[in-house]
Amino acid sequence: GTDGDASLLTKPKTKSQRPPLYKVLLLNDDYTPMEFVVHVLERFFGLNHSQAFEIMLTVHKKGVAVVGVFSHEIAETKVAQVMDFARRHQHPLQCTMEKE
Ligand code: NFA
Repeated sequence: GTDGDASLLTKPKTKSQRPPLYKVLLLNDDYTPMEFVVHVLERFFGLNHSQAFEIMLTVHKKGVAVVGVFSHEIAETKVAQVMDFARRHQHPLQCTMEKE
């Protein structure tokens, strides 16, 4: 068990649990300008212009891409920031998260 003894009444040791990670996904749409998506990726995900452009094109061509992997709290914050920024600029850009 957690006390590290060898008692018959304690559970065997298990691997210590890492906190789960969450993928943040960006979804394609027909209306959000490409330059706006590039700006979002630079501003909220710390990507340089060329990395941001590359991921934007992946989303545009494939429909969806992972833009980062984070703890639950950080992922929720990124999704909320992107959704709020897109809404304020009246673009339909969608950002979501899923457990890795
Ligand atoms: N498909 C959008 C366009 O052609 C660009 C876009 C890329 C939107 C990635 C959302 C995500 N303007």
